[in-house]
Amino acid sequence: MAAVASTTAAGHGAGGAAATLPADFYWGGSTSAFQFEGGASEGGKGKSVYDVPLRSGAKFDTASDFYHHWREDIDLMAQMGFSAFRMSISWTRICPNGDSTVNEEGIAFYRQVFQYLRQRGIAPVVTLYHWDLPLALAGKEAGWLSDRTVDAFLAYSRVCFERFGDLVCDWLTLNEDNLCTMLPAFQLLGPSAFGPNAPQVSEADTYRILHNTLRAHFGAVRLCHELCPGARIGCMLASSLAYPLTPDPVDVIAAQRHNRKTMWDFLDVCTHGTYNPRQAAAMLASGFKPNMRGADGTPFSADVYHMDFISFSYYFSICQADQESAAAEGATTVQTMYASFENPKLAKSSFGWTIDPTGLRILMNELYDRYGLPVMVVENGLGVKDDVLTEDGHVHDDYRIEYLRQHIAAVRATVLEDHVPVLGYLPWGCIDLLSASGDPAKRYGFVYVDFGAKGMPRYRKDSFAWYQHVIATRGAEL
Ligand code: BGP
Repeated sequence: MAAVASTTAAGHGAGGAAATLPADFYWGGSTSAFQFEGGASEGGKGKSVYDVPLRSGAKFDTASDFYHHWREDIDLMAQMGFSAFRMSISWTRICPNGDSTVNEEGIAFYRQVFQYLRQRGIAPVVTLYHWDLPLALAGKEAGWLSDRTVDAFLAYSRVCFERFGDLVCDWLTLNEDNLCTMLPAFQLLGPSAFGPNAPQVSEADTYRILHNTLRAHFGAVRLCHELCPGARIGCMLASSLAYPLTPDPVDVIAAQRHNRKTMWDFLDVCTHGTYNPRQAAAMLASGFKPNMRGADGTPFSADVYHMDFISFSYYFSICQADQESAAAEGATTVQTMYASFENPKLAKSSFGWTIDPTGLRILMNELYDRYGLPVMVVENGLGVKDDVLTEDGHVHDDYRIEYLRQHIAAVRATVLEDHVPVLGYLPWGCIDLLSASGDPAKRYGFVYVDFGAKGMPRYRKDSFAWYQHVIATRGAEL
């Protein structure tokens, strides 16, 4: 169901001051189980790769303690006017050992959360897999290298669709699955893969991992359509939009290569059901020959495995360049999962990430032009270590308001001026949670969680009332 621009009396289209987003646009926020839920040793939950002692000392066992705060947290979301909330199901709360044995306490926990969300007028948008692989399935020769994990994931997905399908209408398959090829060891061991003993993964095995996660994705899409007619399901992309550092065509080629390698190659197979010729050739050259059949034996095809939308995370853009051209420009290298160059035209947050709302608009246009599917922003936001809780319980996060204002304006322009069907805006960590590395100091939320205090009390930041007003005016007043 594509969102269309409102041009009624309530909103006067893109040009008018009162341009509103469509009434069915999802306003809300986003979390994941391992970073937000806690309750790791309660309710019959089994161990995941995040439930082992990590070098970082991260407290994923308690996280933001949503497990005990869910009613209060959902009330806060309802006060802000959320119409959707993205969360993930912890696989090992449903299937503690990663096999098909089901933990009824886990089912009951999520059912009460989904029921309460719906009671408060909030649609759950549910990620099936946000990195918390069952420990029983992890290992240097296992994880997503193994067919066993694909079968186990599909058994778990079936349980989710059968037991929650009456309450959940929007599903995401695997969080940021396109990171597979950049972080293959992570797909075997989870966060322990970042230690000194991280296994080296060959190119052929990297492709096998990617292929297995895609088989899991396709299988879940098919199961969802079979078991939950009327529900929508999509993939989840970690975006990494690259611009050419300069107009020199060699830089344009460098940016094109980056975008292809990190995003389009992945989305091509998700949407067309087949690898593009370039990627197929690279796979064969590595020695890996993909079996183009789903776990149920059905050949991949866009018809059988058709997904309903593309969801994605977007935090910043980057620049790519030919090495000689970058040297001539005196460009500064930025090393993350890949090397890139600083964009001299953009400001950065205090955390060092570029702030580029127009990049969000460019990305959504590009996604729609390429794939013709509605898009959903399921992660965005300003993660910084600047939030200070005052003695009287306030957090003055005007920097976050400014970031979100610019990005929501970009979403609004994308819908109202570019006519791209954007289903919703669900910024990351709407109530403070642990960063992916486990750091509690990097915060994104409208609600401050005092991790160090007894009972982890919640406090509304200044951005809370601001977002509440944005939602109440359907984005017309930022
Ligand atoms: C995405 C992950 C999220 C989240 C986010 C922010 O890649 O899907 O789980 O962590 O990044 O990153 P960080 O937590 O490092 O600030």
